[in-house]
Amino acid sequence: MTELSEKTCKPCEGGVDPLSREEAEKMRGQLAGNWQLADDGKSISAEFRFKEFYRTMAFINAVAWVANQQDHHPDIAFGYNYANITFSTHAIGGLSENDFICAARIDALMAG
Ligand code: HBI
Repeated sequence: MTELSEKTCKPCEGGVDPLSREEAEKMRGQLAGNWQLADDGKSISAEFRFKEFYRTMAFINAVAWVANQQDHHPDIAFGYNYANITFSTHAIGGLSENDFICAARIDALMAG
């Protein structure tokens, strides 16, 4: 099986069903443990913690780079020493493989 982090997001403009909870839970199992599936099954989120503000911002800039490269964009909330990243595929009102690919690419950044 190809690693999620090696896959590339495909353009999504709707017209396909979001992943079922079962499919989403299976894919979540391929991500680092801090990613959580929302109760409504429509998004995944993770909190990342850092020692200082500049490290938090460096991480957010790297996430923005991934989002731009993949043309798939998270919601980000951050403060001095944390960033909360949420992925959902707006075009279909739920989760697609794109969300998991970007999450896996962020995991790879953290591992690198
Ligand atoms: N990002 N999170 C998210 N959800 C989308 O549906 C989305 C996106 N970025 C770009 C985008 N859709 C589309 O404009 C392209 O996939 C074509």
